[in-house]
Amino acid sequence: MASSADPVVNNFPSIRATDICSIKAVADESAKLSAIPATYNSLTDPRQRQVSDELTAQIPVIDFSLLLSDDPQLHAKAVQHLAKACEEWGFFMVINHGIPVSLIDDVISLSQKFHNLSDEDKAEFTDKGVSTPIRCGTSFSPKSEDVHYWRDYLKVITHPHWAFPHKPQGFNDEAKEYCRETRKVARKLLEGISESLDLEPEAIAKATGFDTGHQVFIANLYPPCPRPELALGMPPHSDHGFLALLIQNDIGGLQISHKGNWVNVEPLPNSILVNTADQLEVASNGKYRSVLHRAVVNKKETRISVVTVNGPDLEKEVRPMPELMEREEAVFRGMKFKEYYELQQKNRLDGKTCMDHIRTKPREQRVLLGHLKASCSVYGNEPSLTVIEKTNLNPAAVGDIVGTWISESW
Ligand SMILES: O=C(O)CCC(=O)C(=O)O
Repeated sequence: MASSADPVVNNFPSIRATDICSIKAVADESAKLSAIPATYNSLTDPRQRQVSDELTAQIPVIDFSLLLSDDPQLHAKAVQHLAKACEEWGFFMVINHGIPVSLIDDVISLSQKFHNLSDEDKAEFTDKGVSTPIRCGTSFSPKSEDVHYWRDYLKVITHPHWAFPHKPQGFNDEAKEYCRETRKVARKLLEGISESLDLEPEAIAKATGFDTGHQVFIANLYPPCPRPELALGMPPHSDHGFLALLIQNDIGGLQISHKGNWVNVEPLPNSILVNTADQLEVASNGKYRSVLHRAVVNKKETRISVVTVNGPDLEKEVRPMPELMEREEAVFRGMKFKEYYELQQKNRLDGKTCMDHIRTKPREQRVLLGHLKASCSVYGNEPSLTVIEKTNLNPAAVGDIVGTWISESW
């Protein structure tokens, strides 16, 4: 295990993400070195590197064309699959989504071209704060982090108002088309998810103002890293919003957390990777938990991922759907989405801690966490069922804590 005392880490001059424009430039310059700055050493515990490869093949696949089917039986089956995927994984690959492969390829290659522009050319887009529509930067939130991440980003708020970099040529037009298409896919998935909760298909979209909702386009670049076993591209986190749709170049790196294990995602050809996000967890009252995920890096190749995060209207307060409250107790309080989004973006990315601001039972959960830690003396132990049964907490909320705690401990 390498620590900050490791000479391979320490012989690199200390670098803070606040002082650089991009980690790509650092990686380009240091390509022949075998070190990383100690400030990027985030995988300090070897257990954090363990991955359960046998689970990769079990990641659910959703055939989007069946969800759109006029045949009620096929549609119902697709809704059932969606429910299972959301409940058990919070993650699925969507096939037959109808977005042209050429558009996907163009968006990925133009995203890479954007990151390849010189620092001077990108200077006008430098991140000036969460409310700025176009933000370009490195790591996640450099000012609030102790440890940084091997990643450069471009983040653009693309809905309800369109804004986009005017370079490289063609990026604006292709991204506009792609964002429109992904919003359509996200809307249909949300309708299916609504149905799967025994709600009207339009219920969640209407209650949360999806049609005037917030969409963010994120183009991530992860340059080759000389010590991929020490650095992360992105730390474990969940996303704001309802559904995040991800495409990538041919280089893997996304890992999702499933029952306390890290699982490598290997996308089916032409699929879109979808993860459920925090406001879906809130609207479903904890039934569909937002999935913890992270990005790992590699030694040889540059990875590009493009994410669109599709969420509610910024001005809407998001709370558990009222129809569900007729039969359940609320596990989240309402919060204006704008407030949540700003909280998540301004702070250090730290698992699902942002959701603690809206849980209705933070105190009981902290007590429960104490019990769980005590009952799991060996890594990987299932938490004691007795402990869970003795508490009156919503099982989804319990699962969330367990999942977060186990993946953090690993
Ligand atoms: O690049 C990836 O695989 C993950 C990206 C991600 O989680 C994000 O942009 O929020």
